[in-house]
This record gives sequence, C-alpha cells and structure tokens, in this order.
Amino acid sequence: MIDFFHAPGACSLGIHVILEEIGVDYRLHVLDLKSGQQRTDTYRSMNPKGTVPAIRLEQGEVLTEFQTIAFWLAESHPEAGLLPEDRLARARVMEALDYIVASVHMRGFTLALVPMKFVSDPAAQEALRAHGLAAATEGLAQLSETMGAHDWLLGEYSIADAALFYLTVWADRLGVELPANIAAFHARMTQRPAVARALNMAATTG
Ligand SMILES: N[C@@H](CCC(=O)N[C@@H](CS)C(=O)NCC(=O)O)C(=O)O
Repeated sequence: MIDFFHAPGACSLGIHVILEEIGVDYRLHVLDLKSGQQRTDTYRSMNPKGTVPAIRLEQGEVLTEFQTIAFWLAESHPEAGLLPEDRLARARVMEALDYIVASVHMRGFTLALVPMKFVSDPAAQEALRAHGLAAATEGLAQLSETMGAHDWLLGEYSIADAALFYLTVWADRLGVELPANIAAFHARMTQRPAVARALNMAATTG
C-alpha cells in the first residue's frame, strides 16, 4: 500500500485528489506544518527535503515533488485517464503542471502566504506579500487564457486540473479574485466525488 504524506491546507491537496481519482489504496499520514512536523528527524529520514507531498511506495521507494508524484501515479494507473496518450498532449500536461507548481505556486502564492519565511522585516514582508499576490494573479490570468472555454485546463481532465485546484483553494483563502472560467472550474471540481472525498478528509483531519 502507498503511504501518502500530506498537510491540511498544503499543495498536497492536489495529490490527495489524484489518489482519490485513481482509487488506489493508500495510508494517509497528516503532518502539522505549523508545529514543524515536516522538520522532525523521523520525517526527514524518509524525506530529507522536509516537504509535502511525498509518497512511499510499497517497495519502500520515496517520491517527492508534486509533478513527479502526479506523473508517477497517473502513469501507473492509465485506466484512470489522467494523462493523455498523445505525446504532445502529455507534454502539454507536464508544461501546465510545471507552470502551476514552479511558477504560480512557488514564485507567487508561496511569497503571498509565507513571506516571513524569507524576510524578517515587517515592511519587507508586506512588499514580498504584494509581489507574490501580483505574480499569483498574473499566473491565474495565464491559466485562464490556456483554459479558455474548456471545462478543464487542457480540454480533457488530467493531473494538471488537480494542481490548478489547490491554487484556486489558496486564492479563495487569500481573497484573490479568480478569472470567471477558473471560478467555474473550481465549482466544477468540487462536484467531483474524488475531490469531495479529499476535501472531507481534509476537514476531518485538519
Ligand atoms: N517543490 C515541492 C514544493 C512542495 C512545497 O512547497 N510544499 C510545502 C507545502 S505547500 C511544504 O512542504 N512546506 C513545508 C516547509 O516549507 O517547511 C513540490 O513540488 O512538491
């Protein structure tokens, strides 16, 4: 069975959605990031980066990094249809995933949510927060262009939608207004049984 390391309110929500979508058996390990459980020796002996998401496979191999975990899960469960078969379409999914995680999350939302991790001066924190919010807003506008009139980011539902979903949850938390098509996407996502299960578990484990 897969062990899944997750924290309420973190980007690991996207991996939680993917695990529920593919319907695989997994053990949920909930970490409290505020109290620093990700930095304990026990956790770091498994994932030295001290981050979530992480998964430990049945054979003991540990996978970290959102894009890698999402790809591995989708690739291992082709019947779930979370990665297209066409090579260019698969590349487009990876392109979107990388933009969401490496750019919009790490260079936008992270700065807006936790500026205190980077600078101690309160005025500098405010400046960083504003910069992060602007980058997050710009990223969501780019993703809105990509989605256009489709129901899902790239037309067909994929692992990129699970990643976009956690951004929309963070936008809501920060009061960032979503472009209309992304707001409709967020509502559509919450109607999916897999997403509802992940959100319910987050509510009961938070
Ligand atoms: N590049 C990593 C980023 C993961 C990441 O930033 N995770 C955050 C939660 S959203 C985390 O674990 N933060 C804990 C910490 O920084 O102490 C990935 O793609 O998985």
